Amino acid sequence: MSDSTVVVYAVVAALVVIAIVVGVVVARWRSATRGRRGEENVASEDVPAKTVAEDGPTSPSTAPSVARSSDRAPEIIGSLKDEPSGIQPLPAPGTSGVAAASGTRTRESPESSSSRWTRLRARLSSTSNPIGRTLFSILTRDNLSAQDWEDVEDTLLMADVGAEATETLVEGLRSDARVTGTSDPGQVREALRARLLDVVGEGVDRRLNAVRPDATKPSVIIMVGVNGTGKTTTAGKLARLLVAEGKTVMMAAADTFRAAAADQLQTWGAKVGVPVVRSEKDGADPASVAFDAADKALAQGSDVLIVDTAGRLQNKSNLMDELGKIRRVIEKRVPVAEVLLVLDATTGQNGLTQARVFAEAIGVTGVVLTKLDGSAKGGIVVSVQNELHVPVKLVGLGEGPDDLAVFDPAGFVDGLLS
Ligand SMILES: Nc1nc2c(ncn2[C@@H]2O[C@H](COP(=O)(O)OP(=O)(O)O)[C@@H](O)[C@H]2O)c(=O)[nH]1
Ligand SMILES: [Mg+2]
Repeated sequence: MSDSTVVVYAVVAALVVIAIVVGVVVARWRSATRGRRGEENVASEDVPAKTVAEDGPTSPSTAPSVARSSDRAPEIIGSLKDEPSGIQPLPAPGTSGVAAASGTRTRESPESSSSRWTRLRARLSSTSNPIGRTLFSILTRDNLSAQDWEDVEDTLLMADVGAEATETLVEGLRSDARVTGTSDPGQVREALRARLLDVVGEGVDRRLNAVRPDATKPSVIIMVGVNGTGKTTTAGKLARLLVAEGKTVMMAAADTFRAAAADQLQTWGAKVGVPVVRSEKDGADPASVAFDAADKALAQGSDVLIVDTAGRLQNKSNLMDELGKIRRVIEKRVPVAEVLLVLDATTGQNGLTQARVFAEAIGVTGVVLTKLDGSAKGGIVVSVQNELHVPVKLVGLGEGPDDLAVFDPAGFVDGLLS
C-alpha cells in the first residue's frame, strides 16, 4: 500500500468517527430539548389563574360594585367534571391539602332524602332531649294539679317553645278530655301529639324553592347566620341532598374572611362532585365571588347555586351592607330563590335575637336548625317560626355528611315523644 493510500484511509476513518460523534451529540440535544418543552407544557396546563383571568374579572360596566382591580378573579376549582385543562386546580397558597386530596378523590353517593328522616329521628329522643318524656310523664298523672300544669308550662318554656306557643299548648291540653279526663297513656299520647303537631305546623309547605316545579335556573340559595352555627357544613350537606335528588349544583365561597372557610367548602364539594367558585385571596370582595359564581352557574346550566357567606355580626348596618351587596350583584344575573338562615338549636333565645337581625338585614325565606341532635331545646322550631313567620325547612341532626334532612313535623314530634 502506497503512502498516499494510507493517508486517504486515515482521513476517511477520521471522518466516520467525527460523523458518529456529531450524530450522538445532536440526538442527545434533541431529546433534551423535547423533555424541556414537555415540562413547559405541563406547567402551563397547571396554571389556572391565566386562563380564568381571561374570562375576566367583573366588568365595571355591568357591575361597578364588584369590580376591584386588587381582587384576583374567582375561579372554579374542585369540580370532578371534565373541565378544560386551563381551569384544573392548582394548590392555592395554604390550600395544598385540599388540592392534593382532589387528585385522588373518589366521588361519594349521598343518601337519598327519603331514607334520612327515619334514621335521624332517633337522635331527637336521646337523653339530651327530655321534653317529650317529661311532658308525657306529667300528663299521665291522675287528677292533674295546678302544680302539674305549672310543670308542663315550665317544661315547654325550658325547651324554648316560646311564651305564646306555650300558652296555646297548655290551654289546648287543659281543655282536652283525653288529658284531663283520663290517665290512659295511649289517649294522653294522642292528645299531646296532636297539639304539638298543631303548634309545629303540620300543613306548612316546607319545600325548598329550588325544588319547586317553577324553580328558576339556577336557583340561588344564600346561606346566612352567625359564625359557628353550621353554614358551611350545611351548604355542603345541602349540596349532597340536592345531588341525591338529581340536581346539578355549584357552590360559591363568599365567606372570603378566612381561606379556611373556602377550603372547607371545597372539601365538601370535592366529595360529591360539586364545583366551588372561590377567590384565593383572603379578604377579597365576597360580592365579587358571588357575582362570578352566578355567571358561571348560568353558563354551565346548573340547577342550583349555593352561596356560603361569612357570619360576622359586628353591627347590623355592616351586615346589611355586606349581605345586601351580595344579593344585589347576584340579582344582576339571576333572582335569588332562597335565603336560608342557619341557627344553632343549642343557643336558644340567643338564636332568636340573631334571627331577627338577619331577617331585617336580608330577608329570610327558610330556617335551617342545626345541632338538634345535641339539644334539649327542640322547641326552638316552634318559636323561630312564630318569630319570623317563615318555616323551618331543614334540620341538622349530626356532623355526618348525610345528617341533614328536610324537616318533617310528624317525624319531629314522634321523635320527641318516643
Ligand atoms: N352535632 C352537630 N354539629 C354540627 C351540625 N351542623 C354543623 N355542626 C358543627 O358545627 C361546627 C361549625 O360549623 P361550620 O359549618 O363551620 O359553621 P359556620 O361558621 O356557620 O360556617 C362544625 O364543627 C360542624 O361540624 C349538626 O347538625 N349537628
Ligand atoms: Mg363557614
